Amino acid sequence: MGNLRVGVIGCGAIGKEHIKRLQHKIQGAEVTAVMDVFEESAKIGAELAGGVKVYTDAVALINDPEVDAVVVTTPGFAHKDPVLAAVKAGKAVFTEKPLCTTAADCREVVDAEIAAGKQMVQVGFMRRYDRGYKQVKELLDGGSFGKPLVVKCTHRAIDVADSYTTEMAVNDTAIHEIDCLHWLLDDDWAKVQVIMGANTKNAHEGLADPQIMIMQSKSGVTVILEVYVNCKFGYDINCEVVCEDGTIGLPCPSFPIVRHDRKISTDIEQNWILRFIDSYDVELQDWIDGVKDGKVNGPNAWDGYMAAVTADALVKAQKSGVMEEVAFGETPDLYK
Ligand code: NAD
Ligand code: ISE
Repeated sequence: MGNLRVGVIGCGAIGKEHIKRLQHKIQGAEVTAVMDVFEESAKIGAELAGGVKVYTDAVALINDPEVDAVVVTTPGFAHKDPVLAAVKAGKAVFTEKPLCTTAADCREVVDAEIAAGKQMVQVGFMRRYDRGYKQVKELLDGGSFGKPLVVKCTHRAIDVADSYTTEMAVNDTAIHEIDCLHWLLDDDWAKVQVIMGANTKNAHEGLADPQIMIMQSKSGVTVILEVYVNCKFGYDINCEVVCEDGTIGLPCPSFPIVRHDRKISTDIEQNWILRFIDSYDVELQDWIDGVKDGKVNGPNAWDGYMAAVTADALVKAQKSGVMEEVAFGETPDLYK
């Protein structure tokens, strides 16, 4: 089979990264068209792919006969329309996370797949492809640490754009832990709470930062997650699973620990592009391989829906301040 011809919708930060990796790193794929609401951005994306077709209309790109499959890298609030249009056109889609920003919107995608009778959507929850998280999962699944009891995480970033809202701390940022820890623990979320306290001077007007998110699974594992997106000192992702007979810490890759000038020190990663660079490569390769086999290998639309149901409960908890229930309903046959 020849290269899968991919159209990319949204040529911003991660869109440009994915265009480059699809064109230059991933086997069996080529970018044939790109789209952005801003023609200038689309032209930059097209240049990165070596000069491919430029669109400013998503449906026109999806219907292009030289586009076999679609990558959606618009902001989260603009995922639903192109994802649904691609599913309805019978084309496989990789969409960046979140699948959509509400559970109701995600459910429309799930229902479109059920109507089509097949899974077509993979969601960009790339932490499932991260070597470190996979190692933690292997140790947990091995059983010698006993059952997991508590997970302590930080999701810290240097800063965020002025358009970033308090709700996005849930559906743009914590959404990674919502999905990844559900996969890591092989457990579903039961209830969630958000605690807001002292706010950093570094946050823009109206943004609650940091936020402490608590998620408890059906089996009672409690996750304590600090989301702090204006921490200034680095992109700092940590995770420690406390089990009955020991703890498992997520390895923090890349930098040597040095002893110099009477100090012990190491570096912290700068941003998600570098921290998860390998995970994005493996993720997109797996997506391409799956599409060629007519399957969704990675996180699917139901995973995206479950994450959004949890995110909706966390957004409710941001306002209520109390524990909120999480309820998913019956898993449709297509995803069992
Ligand atoms: P961005 O703002 O840098 O880029 C978004 C691009 O989409 C812009 O070029 C914008 O002009 C374009 N756009 C906006 N509305 C559009 C529409 N309706 N149709 C077509 N194009 C449109 O954002 P980003 O940081 O690249 O994030 C994009 C998506 O990727 C978000 O969903 C975000 O959560 C996700 N993301 C994921 C990761 C990860 O680690 N997996 C990292 C960064 C971003
Ligand atoms: C960004 O959109 C990402 O997905 C990054 O992985 C995440 O760490 C960051 O918080 C988000 O804003």
